[in-house]
Amino acid sequence: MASSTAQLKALIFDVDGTLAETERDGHRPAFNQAFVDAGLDWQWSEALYGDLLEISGGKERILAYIQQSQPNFVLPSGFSNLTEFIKHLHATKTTYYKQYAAAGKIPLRPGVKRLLAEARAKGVRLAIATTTTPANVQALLENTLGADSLSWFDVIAAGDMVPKKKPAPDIFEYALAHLKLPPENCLGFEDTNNGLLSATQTGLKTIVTVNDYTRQQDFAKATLVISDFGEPNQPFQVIAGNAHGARYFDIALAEALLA
Ligand code: XBP
Repeated sequence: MASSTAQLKALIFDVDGTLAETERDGHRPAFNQAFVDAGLDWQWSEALYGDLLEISGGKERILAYIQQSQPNFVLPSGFSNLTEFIKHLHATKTTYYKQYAAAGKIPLRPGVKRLLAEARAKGVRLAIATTTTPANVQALLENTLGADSLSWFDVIAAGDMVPKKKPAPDIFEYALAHLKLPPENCLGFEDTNNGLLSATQTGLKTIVTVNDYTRQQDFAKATLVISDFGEPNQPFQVIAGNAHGARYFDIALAEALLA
């Protein structure tokens, strides 16, 4: 009897923590360098940054930090309001992030390049749904996958393109709308509980690859939780869910998970 399994047509990737360890290698150092440039004595330690990651979006994260931890903050001269100052500070941070990417300081996580290549070879479409600034995505992709790699993705949904950031579903809804595909034909990839909530609210089955910032989070809604995508000579660890005997994440496993 023929089974009515959904066909895999697209993979929708988060960026930060999923494609690369950007929070560790890029964002946190870039925030701290921007604070130095602005003459601020703020320094976000790894532990503090882990807490701040609960807030999606760099500008939103700076605002929350000021409200929670800098009660005596005085707006520097030359700025008419806090929003304007945060925008300026965040633009400096983005400049540093791009520099780190260009210097090769933000490598891709295991298996990412292989999985993207296999998807393209097999006609499975690619998309991105991320909270980060579009310029960061561009810098990361161009410097790790080559100048033409932006064109591999049918849609790069990023940053302020939607009003509400993760855990709201808006950014994954935006990506699905541009793919013109129902969630049943796609898989989402995330590394955080906030991202998982965002993706699964759209109906997407979602795979989580954990990292040091996120491995203790609640991933009960995930279809599969693994250490990373793995490589043939560097298998992933299965943390939760059924990996169908696979040792690394490939399109055959993606199809098995969607079925
Ligand atoms: C990542 C974010 C971003 C980055 C910083 O979330 O929340 O804010 O930490 O980037 P996700 P910006 O993994 O869900 O994409 O400073 O450009 O916002």
